[in-house]
Amino acid sequence: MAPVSTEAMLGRLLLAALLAASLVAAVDRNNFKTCEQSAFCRRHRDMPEGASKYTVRSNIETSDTGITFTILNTETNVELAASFEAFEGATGRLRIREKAPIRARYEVQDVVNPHLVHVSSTIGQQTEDGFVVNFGECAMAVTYQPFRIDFLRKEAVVISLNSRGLFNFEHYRERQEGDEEGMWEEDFKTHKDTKPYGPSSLAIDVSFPGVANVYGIPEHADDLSLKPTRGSGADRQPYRLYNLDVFEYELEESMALYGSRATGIDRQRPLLQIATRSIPYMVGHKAGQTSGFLFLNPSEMWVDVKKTETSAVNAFANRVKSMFTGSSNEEVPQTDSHWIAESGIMDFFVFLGPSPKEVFHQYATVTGFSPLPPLFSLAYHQCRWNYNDQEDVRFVTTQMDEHDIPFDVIWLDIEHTDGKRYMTWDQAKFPEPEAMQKFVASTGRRMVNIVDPHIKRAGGYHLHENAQKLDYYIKDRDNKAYDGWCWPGSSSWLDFLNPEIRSWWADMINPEHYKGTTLDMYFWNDMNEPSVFNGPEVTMHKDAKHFGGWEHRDVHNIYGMWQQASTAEGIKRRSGGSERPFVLSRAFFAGSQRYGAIWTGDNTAGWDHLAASLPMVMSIGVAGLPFAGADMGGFFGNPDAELLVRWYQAGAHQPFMRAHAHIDTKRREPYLLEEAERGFVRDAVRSRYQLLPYVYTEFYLAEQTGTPVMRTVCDHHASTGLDLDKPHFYPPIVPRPLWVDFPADDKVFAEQEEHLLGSSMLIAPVLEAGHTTKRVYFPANSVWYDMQTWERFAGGRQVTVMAPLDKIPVYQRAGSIIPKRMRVRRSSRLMAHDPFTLYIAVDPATQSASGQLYLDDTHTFSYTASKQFLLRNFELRGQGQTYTFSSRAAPESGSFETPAWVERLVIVGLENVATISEEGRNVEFSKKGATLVVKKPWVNSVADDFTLTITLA
Ligand code: NBV
Repeated sequence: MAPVSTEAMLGRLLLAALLAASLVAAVDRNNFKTCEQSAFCRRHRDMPEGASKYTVRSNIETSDTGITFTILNTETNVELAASFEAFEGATGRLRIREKAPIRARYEVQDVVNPHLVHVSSTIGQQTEDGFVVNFGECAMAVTYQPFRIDFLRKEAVVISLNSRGLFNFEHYRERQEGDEEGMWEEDFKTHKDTKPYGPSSLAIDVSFPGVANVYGIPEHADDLSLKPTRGSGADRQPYRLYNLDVFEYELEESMALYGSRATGIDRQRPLLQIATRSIPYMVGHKAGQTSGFLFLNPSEMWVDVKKTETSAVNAFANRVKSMFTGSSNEEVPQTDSHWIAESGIMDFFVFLGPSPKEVFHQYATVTGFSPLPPLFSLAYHQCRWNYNDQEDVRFVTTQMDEHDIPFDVIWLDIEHTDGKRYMTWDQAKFPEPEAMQKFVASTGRRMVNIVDPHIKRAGGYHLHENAQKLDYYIKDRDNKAYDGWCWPGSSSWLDFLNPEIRSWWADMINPEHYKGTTLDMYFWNDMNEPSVFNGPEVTMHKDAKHFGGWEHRDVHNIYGMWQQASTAEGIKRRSGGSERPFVLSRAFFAGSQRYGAIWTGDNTAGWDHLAASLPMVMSIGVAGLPFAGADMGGFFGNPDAELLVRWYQAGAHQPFMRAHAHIDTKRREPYLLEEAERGFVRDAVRSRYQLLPYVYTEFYLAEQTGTPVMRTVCDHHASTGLDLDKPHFYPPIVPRPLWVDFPADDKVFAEQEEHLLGSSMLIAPVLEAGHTTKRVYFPANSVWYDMQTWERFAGGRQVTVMAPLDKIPVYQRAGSIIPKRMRVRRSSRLMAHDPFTLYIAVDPATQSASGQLYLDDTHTFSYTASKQFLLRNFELRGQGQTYTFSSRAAPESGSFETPAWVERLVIVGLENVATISEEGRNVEFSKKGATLVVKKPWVNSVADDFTLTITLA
């Protein structure tokens, strides 16, 4: 083993001591705060319902962009300025700030799309009780006393603010008599938070009338449909949104219930709802109405969830409703949430849908769509902490080839560096890094290096010397460069909040500075919460100072996103803007979807963690981040062969597919498995490679539905040119919850043991040890085909299917066409010219099927810069005994030279076919089980149009 420096050794010891318990068992909860241990959370959570002391002054003003009014704290007489803007797409933004703060408050920069299109918001009814602002078919009703705000769509209350009277805005002030403990300084373990500006926190209750299921606020190792933390017997910690490095995150004991259908089970055990990264966004859903609430604020946040069987605030909701119609209705049940943030302003967005897809679209319109990643990044990634040296990289690559297991990327973790100096190499282990990358590239593959945000404070280290000279480090409370412990020992952190530093960092990615890298090297930003081994809760002190004078407290949850953003920018820049970036980040915030992929962090090799990966990745997807996945095999511990096989089967159907393992685990590259299991893993990986055309197409559509500047208005679908019923409407790729596509089937509202991949596939992986069957629920009003046997399943039923270890229960939706590449090679790059097989699953009710294929050079921006891409529309339509299949260029298609062609059609759901012809010439076909196989239907390029006529006997 290579010698370890004293500093690095100390770092490891310190971390081991801090988190000793966590390495052997579950996370040590004592290292992390409860709400009671956090003064601002305690203050608000203790507030009784109805205690809010605010009223509205009727000084309403209107302008071109919206409406302003004043909210008054009736106890302190402090005034708050409220401003409301309405945007296309049933979207409202309400900002509440101090009118005359003694110190500026942080407002998020560069997350909100600057091109949002305002719609007019007009004052409607105005009475002595309040006023109504109309926008499209939506409205905001403001009630003065007690102060509350209701958002309505078509006269029904969708989201209510302060209906439980918990609104509270702590204005900046001087110290005063009677100030509570923890307002001006606070200790946690050995750490002091000096709080020089005193209390500054914010709280609001947000209710979703009529809604029993809410989702989002990732990331928590928890259920998809968020469990209550208070009320109806629930007594748990609130969900916490504070980016932390939580080793081996904890699941609940009752997670074993993944074995049973996991809905509606009340888990009492108090649990720290620790987030490892944070998106302060919640989605409420019921049949007929989906809505979203975003609290755009990156300070620490806590969120309580309370569910009631009958709406406690009906009377009020009804009063508001009667302001419109004079009538009222009973809404049952209701979900209430209580949001508590430490600093900043109240910047709320409401998305009023009404459908799930519209809410996804509305959220992405505000915070950004996920750009098309390079194709290789959607393939299989082979990672480990660590591949020891360049020989090891070569060995793994050749072993994978020898065992015929495709992969696209091999990763290097922190041990490849010279003493954890990122952007350097350990010369002994990697003397020829460029030659190594060239070898990997010669097999059609790329590499990824880890680049963390902590910089070793060492003389002679280029990043440190430059950062110090340029004054680029975050400062501590005494205005000195913040100095903490991380992997390299004594470290400082670059202040990614500063755009100048982001730009500098982007330049550092260039091989001119990052010696030994080639353009086939991509990057991974870990530890960017940021993780500080000797900091409070293993992160940075809140009184540390950033660019612009902001405290770390104000910006904590957004820090990591800016590292990922500038790394992505660097990848673009080093190619002169031609290459698409790929960066994996551990920390994320609202908007991170614009910069790359994320993974669910340090999970464990256990069945419960495999099961948890589904709701976790789906929750992240609900919060607008489609490119997500979990470490296959589990990071900590050693999976047995069965678990590894099942994990690959699940992972092959999540957007980001990476195998990764802790340094102390046994080697587990798939070729090390016994022959049978190796074959099953190979099959799972191969099935991902076959599906790449479909997955890539879905990502393309995900990006495209967001441009140009997104247009959906609640009632103006026709004018937008977007067909909201189109199966591919955003979000196409998220391993998305079934309720997104089946919003009226309440049996799927809490479903988390299966998911959709795009609209055309239902994935139901086996998640339990020893199981050879799987219960699969097929959503109502749909028909599905097993993608191996082509057995047909009608929707609205739960079926127990056979699922021995070689079986992945995946289903194609009737009515869809899925493009695949069946000739799997060593890497996706080597498959670029291969032909396609189209799987056509006929919908018996409509006698039709449709699908799309997107194709480009896989890695550059030429698809946007010069329209070099193909978008093909496939369509099967039947009338009586005759069906027509057509392959046509989509109207928006560009052009792209490719030798690839369509080598086969596999049709399922058509009986008794007599003839198939193409322009009068008969085309050969054969029956294979339940399918009909048409070979070489069109040997010319996939870019050419063709039509087949199918006649039934
Ligand atoms: O860089 C080492 C690991 C990495 O492998 C893992 O994926 C990250 O989540 N890293 C965390 C730091 C330490 C983990 C114990």
